[in-house]
Amino acid sequence: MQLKLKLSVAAVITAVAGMASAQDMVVKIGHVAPISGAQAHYGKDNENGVRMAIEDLNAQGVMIGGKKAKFEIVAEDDAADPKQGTAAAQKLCDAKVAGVVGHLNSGTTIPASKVYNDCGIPHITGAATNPNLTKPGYNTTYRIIANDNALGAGLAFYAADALKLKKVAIIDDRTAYGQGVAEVFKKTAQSKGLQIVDEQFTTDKATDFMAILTAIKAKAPDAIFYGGMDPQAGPMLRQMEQLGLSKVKFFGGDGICTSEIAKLAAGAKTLENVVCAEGGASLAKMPGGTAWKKRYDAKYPGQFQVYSPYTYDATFVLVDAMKRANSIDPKVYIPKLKETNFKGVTTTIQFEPNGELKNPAITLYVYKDGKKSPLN
Ligand code: ABU
Repeated sequence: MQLKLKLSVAAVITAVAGMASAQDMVVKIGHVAPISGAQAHYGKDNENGVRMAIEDLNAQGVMIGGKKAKFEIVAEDDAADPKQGTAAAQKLCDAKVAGVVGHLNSGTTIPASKVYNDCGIPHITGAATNPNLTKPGYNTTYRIIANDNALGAGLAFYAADALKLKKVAIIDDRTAYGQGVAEVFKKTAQSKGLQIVDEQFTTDKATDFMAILTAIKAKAPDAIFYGGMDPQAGPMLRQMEQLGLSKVKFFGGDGICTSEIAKLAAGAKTLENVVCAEGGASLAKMPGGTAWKKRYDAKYPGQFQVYSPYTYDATFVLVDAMKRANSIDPKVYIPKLKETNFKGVTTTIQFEPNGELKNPAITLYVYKDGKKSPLN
């Protein structure tokens, strides 16, 4: 009799446990960035932002369609390579993730955006800034930072109006981002009367810039604008110092505006000549920036670079749309994504019809004693 009772209690417990798990549903969120190679530090920071958001969402206990959502990251590495970027995007489509945060590079995000559009999965980038990303008008593509039209122009205005510079040389790494932001800077600088005294090109794999910097030195510019990322900008600053270009200002977009550039410049005094622009408010001026950064640093000490607050918000924005649609089916929740009005860590996020962030801020930074410091 006692044995019978024990068995039936066990059966009830098993059934209830079974019911509870049937009520849960796994919601897969994709993330893509370079996790290997010279840009891995940016990618790791971005992925950390998504992981932190997923932990917070799971702790909140989000209900969607009457089920408790258990969010899981599906993390892919595209190594900042356009071909690997589209392969990673296809993998996430095949894995039927509910949405994607990424990618990091404009050169990977632009081709990947077509893959996501073809499979009907929305993606939000918190890092890729080339304006061409939103030109096709896919309802699956979103960006939650300012684009290079704002960054390149903001830097050119600062060079002309605040610093009263006259002569600028331009270098870019021939990537979608580097070339694009350099073009915007050049056009705006010229419209402000600055003279472009030289234009040189490199790649996102190069480390020796002595030849192009020597050519630039002969033109005696007040500043160099660099369109590219910190694995090149750091050594470039060191080589500028070696060539005696120690008074020349060094401008660049968000790609050089990292914590890592201070390490890569390896003590070069030219780090103090850097003026870089980021597409958002400074952490201190973001609605939740200071408290969020404290939590991030506790979880991921020494890993903060630039974009993790944006990838954190991007994850929440996807989930916010799913909650409002009461569905994790992209077909059902994409219309709600377009109507986003979400108070994030970085700002209140709303989208233009083409998927660009409404009213994006930009912030200029300099480096003082090796630390990035906002100018505005
Ligand atoms: N926004 C700079 C780094 C990423 C990119 O747009 O390529």
